[in-house]
Amino acid sequence: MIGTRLFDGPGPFVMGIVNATPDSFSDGGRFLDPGAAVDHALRLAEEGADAVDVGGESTRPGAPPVAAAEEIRRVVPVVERLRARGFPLPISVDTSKAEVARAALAAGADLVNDVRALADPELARVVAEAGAPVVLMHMRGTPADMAARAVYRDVVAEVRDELAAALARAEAAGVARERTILDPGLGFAKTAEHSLAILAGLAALKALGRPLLVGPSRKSFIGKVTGARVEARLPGTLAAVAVAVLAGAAWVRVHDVAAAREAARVAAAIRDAVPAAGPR
Ligand code: HH2
Repeated sequence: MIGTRLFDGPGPFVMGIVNATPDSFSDGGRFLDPGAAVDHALRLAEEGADAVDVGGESTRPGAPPVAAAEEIRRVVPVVERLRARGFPLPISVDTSKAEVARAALAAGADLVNDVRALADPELARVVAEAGAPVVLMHMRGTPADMAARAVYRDVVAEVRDELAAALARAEAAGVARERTILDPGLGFAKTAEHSLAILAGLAALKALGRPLLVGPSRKSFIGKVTGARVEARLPGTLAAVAVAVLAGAAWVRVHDVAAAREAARVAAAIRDAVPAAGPR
């Protein structure tokens, strides 16, 4: 079970991504086979991940929806096999579907990562009944239409207010506030400029009083700045990880765990350093 340390501690904690999908934007098809996904999760644990996030549906812009039965077929065997091998880390299931969450939790998953922040009342019920921790991520619309909804006057304030509403909705559905983690959803219903502005203003989201998770890994806002292709965005990802941790993010969600863990630890050491009195 996910420990209180992972909620109350300052972090930084690293969530390693395991995409059991044919079409994820950066690693689609590599871990669709459950054996390959399990091996990848074990590798991420060796690299120092604090949790792994197993997903069976790509949320890249315009991704086609996946039926619940297919998503269960992709995700549940991975969770089952990891638990059968005594996998030591919390396992998160990256889903917006109640049936998938229910099946994954029954198979041994510990928390739910929902890019739609429990917009589906049935999923909220599943999470509340299980007493499972949940990541509430900010998005508008769905991956199919989110790009058209990336219209903000003040992106940081609006994301903060919409996350506050998501938190209130979760609590109304019976999800304990203490079991929530909030995520501004970089790249979801956001242009590159919006994602950069969120990182610049991330500290303002700490006012919501819950741990923050940030997922910059390999995303297009990084490519927009550096021109790097998806597979060459690690340096840009590490810059974003460092900025997020410095601004107070407790969690980062990444593909490249070993490198991100080092970047996050250095950023946290800087965050926590007490400046020595310099020469006058
Ligand atoms: N980003 C992606 C998927 N899930 N969950 C949270 N909480 N935060 C994020 O930023 C986030 C997320 C997209 O990345 P990835 O899983 O690599 O790609 P895909 O959705 O194409 O599988």
